[in-house]
Amino acid sequence: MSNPRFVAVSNRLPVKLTRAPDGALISEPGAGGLVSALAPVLRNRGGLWVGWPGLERDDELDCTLAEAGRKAGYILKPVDLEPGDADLFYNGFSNQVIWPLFHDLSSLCRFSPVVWEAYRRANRSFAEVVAGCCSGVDFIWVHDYHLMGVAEELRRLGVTTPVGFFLHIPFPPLDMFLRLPWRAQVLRSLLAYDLVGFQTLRDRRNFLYCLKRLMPDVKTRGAGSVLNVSHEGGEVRIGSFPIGIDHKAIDARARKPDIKEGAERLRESLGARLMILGVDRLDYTKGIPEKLEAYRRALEKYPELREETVLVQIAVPSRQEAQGYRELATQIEQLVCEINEQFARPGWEPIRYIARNHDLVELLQHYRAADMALVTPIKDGMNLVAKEYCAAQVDEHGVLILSEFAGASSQMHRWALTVNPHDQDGIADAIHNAITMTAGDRRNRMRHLRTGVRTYDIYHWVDGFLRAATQKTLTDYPAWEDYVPAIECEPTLG
Ligand code: ADQ
Repeated sequence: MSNPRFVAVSNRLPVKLTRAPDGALISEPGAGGLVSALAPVLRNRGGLWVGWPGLERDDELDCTLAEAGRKAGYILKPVDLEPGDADLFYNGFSNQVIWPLFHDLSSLCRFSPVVWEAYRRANRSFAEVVAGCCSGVDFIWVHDYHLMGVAEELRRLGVTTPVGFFLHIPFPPLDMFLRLPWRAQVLRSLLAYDLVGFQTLRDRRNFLYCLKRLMPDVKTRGAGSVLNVSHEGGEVRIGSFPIGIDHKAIDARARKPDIKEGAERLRESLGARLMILGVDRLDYTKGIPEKLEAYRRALEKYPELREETVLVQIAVPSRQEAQGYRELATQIEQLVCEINEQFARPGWEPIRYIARNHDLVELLQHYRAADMALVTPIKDGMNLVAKEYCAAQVDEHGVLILSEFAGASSQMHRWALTVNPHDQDGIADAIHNAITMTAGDRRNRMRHLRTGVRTYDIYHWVDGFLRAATQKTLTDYPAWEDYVPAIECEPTLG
């Protein structure tokens, strides 16, 4: 493999490492939003990915990663973290402070200086590994909330290579962000990047308000999707880059006979009833209990949906070691039992709940089979499921019901049925609306959604981000509508 010119940095390496019964280390390609998004890009460009492997480093790990990297098509470079720090940094600060706070759930935050210190140490460790392998590299691209401090540490180590940062999750509004005890440090560390990208204009606007309030010396220039911010003699570009998916690959795979046949079998197994689909990581931000309650409401409000619809909810377990996630799993299972007991009739149960990882074939079979997708996160940076569903709807018959608090709604709101995930009646009405809509209206909506997902795909996202990083004069790039709802617009930004 030739010397990489591009370094991607994320909390976890894009591989899942497990031990076989005989103790041997096994690697499989990882799952999740970030991996789905970046793997095709690194494969096409060639490159190096720096991340935490989730295990202590030894010769066997290095060999396994070298082999996994050969298969993946890019080099995998592990970061060593002290065992205690790994927990405090990942479970502690990243997932029990930043994750809930940035999803507007501050009551779930467990603020503590111990986890903040571990976060800083871990970001330093990542920066040291990157600094050790970035000679000849043109660009370093750091991903997500676990690593907001990497550029600041790289600069301390004397690295001058341009560094970009993309936040995959939302950036919270000012009154939420102010609760963070280390708010000034976090903002300052983000200003050490050359380019900071957000999913939506709403997130970028929130960030700019926080800067304005907490760092009054910062000056903002420009208009459009990429702005310039000057601070202490330095200049940072701040943009909104809604992430896309590999539409071409999903569309092509979804057309294959095994997917079509699998989808047909699935529909038969539901007794040819209308299929409502939910696909989510098992996380409290995804709004699964709220969705189940809304479906219960739909069955109460529209009795004709009974025996005629089935909600298939797929949930992939995640962060099982973190507090609260096991309780969430139990809560969901109880709710499913309760609703099924309330409505079941001989030969029909309203909810089919499947809590496990699905491979791409199974996922696509579900996407193709579903008459509608119910994507109702409480808050979400983007939500790739909404886009994957449309890409797999090669027959254009399905309807997307989408939370207005998913970043995806900033692009898809016009052709999806948008809902407030807390509004059970609203979701019940949207389900009913999707079922009673004419076939022509359904096809028209899905066709527009598919055109957007196809045009503004993952390659468009990467190109847009990298062009904004390299062309300092670029202020705009073609975007699928990315809007801040009028109700939220503030009169001036200054
Ligand atoms: P996530 O929070 O992981 O990503 P999302 O965008 O929905 O959320 O991506 C989930 C991915 O996992 C999808 O590609 C989906 O296909 C896959 N998945 C879900 N359930 C599955 C199952 N049961 N089996 C197998 N795969 C499953 C973060 C942010 C998001 C943002 C992405 C990308 O939280 O808001 O969209 O990064 O930027």
